[in-house]
Amino acid sequence: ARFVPEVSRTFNEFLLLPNRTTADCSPERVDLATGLVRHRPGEPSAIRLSIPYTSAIMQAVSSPELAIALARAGGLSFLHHNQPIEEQAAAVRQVKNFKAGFVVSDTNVAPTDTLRTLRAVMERTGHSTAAVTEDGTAGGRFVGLVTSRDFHPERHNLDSPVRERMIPVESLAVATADVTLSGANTRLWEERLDCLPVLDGQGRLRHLVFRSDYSAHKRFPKEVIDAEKRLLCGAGVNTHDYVERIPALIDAGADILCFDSSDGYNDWQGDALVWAKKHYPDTPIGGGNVVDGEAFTFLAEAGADFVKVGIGGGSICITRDQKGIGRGQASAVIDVAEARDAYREQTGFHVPICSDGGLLHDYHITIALALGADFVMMGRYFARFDQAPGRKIRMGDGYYKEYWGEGSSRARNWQRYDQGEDSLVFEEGVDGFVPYAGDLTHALDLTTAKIRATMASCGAADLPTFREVARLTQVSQQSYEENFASVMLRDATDNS
Ligand code: MZP
Repeated sequence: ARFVPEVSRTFNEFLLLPNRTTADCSPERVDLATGLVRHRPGEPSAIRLSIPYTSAIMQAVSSPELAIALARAGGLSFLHHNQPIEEQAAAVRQVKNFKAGFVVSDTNVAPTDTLRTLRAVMERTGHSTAAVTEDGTAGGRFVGLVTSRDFHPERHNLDSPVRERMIPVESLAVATADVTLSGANTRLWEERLDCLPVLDGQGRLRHLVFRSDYSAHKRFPKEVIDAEKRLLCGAGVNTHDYVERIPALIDAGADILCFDSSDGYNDWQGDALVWAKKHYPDTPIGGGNVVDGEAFTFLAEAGADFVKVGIGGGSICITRDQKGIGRGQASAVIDVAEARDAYREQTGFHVPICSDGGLLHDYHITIALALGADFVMMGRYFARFDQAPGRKIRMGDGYYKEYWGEGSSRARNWQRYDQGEDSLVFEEGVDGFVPYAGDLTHALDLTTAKIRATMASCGAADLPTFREVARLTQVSQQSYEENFASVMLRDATDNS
């Protein structure tokens, strides 16, 4: 046997040291945009996300509802392949056919209230809505609501406070705190929102046109607005039926695919990647999962447009316990990131890596990004929300959502695990519950706010800089315990 010299380490074992924060590096200026697929350094990636989160390729996670909510927030879901091809293709269509629509309005409303308003509108009318903020982030200064063109607040029986905050869509205006931008005044539209309104024959707004490099301006997540544009949607595929599944998903409109396997370092995935790139060169496709540089290079050379990292770290995973295979997630990311950088030096291509699984705290995401991940994939995190497919169940004093692994006998995703054809011989995942966490959008905003704050403390205004300048320290068990409060909490006292 050969021994890898380093101990397997995980996210709990690291903390970030603050760097000098310059005056222009405040949290609201931090840009979390990330390139998702193979590109030349300095050139844009064909697919970019405005927040570096993707949802896991799992039955209990990536439903069309979750995919829509996440894409609207600027992230991406990979719809799971543990279902017949036609059903997965229909799910992709559902996301792609979702229409984020047109301008309504609002003024002087705090972002949180805005989001509440949005939810009220969506719940009661089924209309799609999105907030427009000045910097394009959910925490940014609010300037308007976007909703379907045929949406009429009064007709939909909204509460009067909600109604009062909205200007009927027919007025075709976006009101801001200090100025009203109307379709007639295109100069103001341009100045304030950096976009051009396109009007129909009656002077009604048809859609907003953004410059092609709009996302570089850190404004709206581009997926959300530009009426003719559709939400981004990813889909998982496997090495068993990809010859039929891939064309069906591309036909349904999938923007990006990913081979989903618990261990992707094998001939089957290598061959499948070569086949996919030969037949569908225009559709980006990722591979994985891997835990070391050698395996990364194998998949990158086979044509993977990004590579997923992680074996055994998932919250529902018992692969390490069952098979003794895996690696601490932090060590895996460090090793694979080094191989990615070496591959970039040699070939001139940056192949992004995704840290998949085992992110138990929001700060773990930041650690993963600092260690070198271009973006992350999460299952447990997303399974907690309303939009995830698991049932919401009351237990004791709280609510929980169901969450089960793809290697559990409930999911029976034999295509993901190399245990032979058509069945799972033994389980590699468990079936359980996660604390219910309400609506995705709010929680995502909170998580994102923490990441921005940490990056600002580390003096990094974007992810590539963060990867470059982050300084990490390993923590002992004793110093890890200092992460937590060491007083009796008032809540506990109140309850006693
Ligand atoms: P987590 O975010 O819940 O910690 O982990 C999600 C990741 O765990 C998935 O993206 C996938 O890579 C992995 N996974 C899914 N099912 C299993 C299993 O049943 C698993 N073992 O390990």
